[in-house]
Amino acid sequence: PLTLKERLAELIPSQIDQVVKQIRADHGKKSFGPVLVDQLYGGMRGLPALIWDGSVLDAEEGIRFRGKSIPECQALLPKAPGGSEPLPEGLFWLLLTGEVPTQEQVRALSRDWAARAAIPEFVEEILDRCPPTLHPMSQFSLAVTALNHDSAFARAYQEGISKKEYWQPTFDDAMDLIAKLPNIAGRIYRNVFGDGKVPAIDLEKDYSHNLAALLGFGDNEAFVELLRLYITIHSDHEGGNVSAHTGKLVGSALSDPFLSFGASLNGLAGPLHGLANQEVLIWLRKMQSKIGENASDDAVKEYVWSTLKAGQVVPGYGHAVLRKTDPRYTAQREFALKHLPNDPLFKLVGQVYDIVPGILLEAGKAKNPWPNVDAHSGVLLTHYGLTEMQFYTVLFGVSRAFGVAAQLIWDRALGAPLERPKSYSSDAIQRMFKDK
Ligand code: NMX
Ligand code: MLT
Repeated sequence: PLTLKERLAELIPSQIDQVVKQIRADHGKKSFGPVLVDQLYGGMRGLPALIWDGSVLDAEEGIRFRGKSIPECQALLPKAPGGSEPLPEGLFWLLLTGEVPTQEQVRALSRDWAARAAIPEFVEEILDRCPPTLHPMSQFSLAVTALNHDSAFARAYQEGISKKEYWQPTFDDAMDLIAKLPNIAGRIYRNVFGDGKVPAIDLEKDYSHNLAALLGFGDNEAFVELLRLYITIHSDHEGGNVSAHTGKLVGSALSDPFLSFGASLNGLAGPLHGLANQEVLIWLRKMQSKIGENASDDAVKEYVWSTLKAGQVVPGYGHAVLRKTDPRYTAQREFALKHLPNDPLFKLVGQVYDIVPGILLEAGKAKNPWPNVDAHSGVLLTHYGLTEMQFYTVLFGVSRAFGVAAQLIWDRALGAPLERPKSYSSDAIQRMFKDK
């Protein structure tokens, strides 16, 4: 069977000629609608501004990866022997090609990534020298940026590679990037929270199994299954979210995938984006210490109100696009109902789910009162003993590499130009609309 790179090489010419050129010829001068001044001040909500092929987000229904919902991916993508969650290797193949791979193709990808997993000694040293007080996300971003040392794209560019060939070293870098993340994440985890000793990658195991083993949970098959689901659902969320858009933007300057994804991670590390998974656990723990475990609904309500009254957000709730419960939340809730229905923290997460939307609606500000992906992930990790919440966003970052890497490859294949939108000063806007 074809490798992923061979299959891509087949798909790229028709995507350029029959899809992109055709769309631009047929519809290139058509408008998507007006741009409102409010959108310039309002974080560009709803502004159609980017091409992103891996996934599209619907406000009501949630994410679809190449047209497939999360339950469809769970049903269709190859699984590990004896497993029931999709292998993220298959999801990456789907994101890149729009096709569901065979078991054999996924197996080859697991082997390829395991073979590429080692990180340079100097990157290990950078991580070993970080103080344990440096946030794991900052360490993660440092290490990913440093991988640029061996970038195939950066080297090929210096050697004068033709534009038509850009996608090939980008593909190689993207594969290296994804493959090396477990070793980086494992080293950070072990340095900050353990004895600093990182076990070796097993060349015969799948990506999630190796990641779990590097974190010290390789013997727990339920945790490995959780990681397979976790990586799959966190991989991509169309192109406008902060981490995805940042990676695409930086990549548009022909910065290599390591530099581009390092930038993505710095965005993911913000509390309104990926860091919210850490914030949710901190918030739940604070709630427990204040009102006790098994608290009444009234006590939980009061705690939620006190968060709002203190001028803070309820972490894990609300979304810039979604207007219903995030299907990634639902997928995790179903996993919990299957594997840990009686976990006390899971019960608290369920109690919060019953209470917070009503309060956010009553408070009347948030456009979406429903939970997002981050409201649920921490409780699952905690259940299996991964209790260090400062590490949670690193796992989100490992997953998000899949979506960003896939789009970087396509951007270079399609010759995506430098991103450079127009900005205006408030003064210019006032002058523009004077007397209108
Ligand atoms: N708790 C309290 N207030 C909220 C919340 C919330 N969960 N969500 C929105 N609001 C407020 C928001 O701060 C804003 O207030 P103000 O007018 O004073 O600036 C107002 O409601 C309108 O905001 P929206 O238009 O509903 O939300 P926006 O699109 O600006 O922001 C989020 C989206 C996700 C940043 C926002 O809902 C939020 O801060 N949620 C909590 C943090 C979180 O869970 N982030 C993770 C998102 C998913 N991810 O992984 O990235
Ligand atoms: C994401 O997964 O990137 C978040 O849900 C944020 C977003 O889509 O804006």
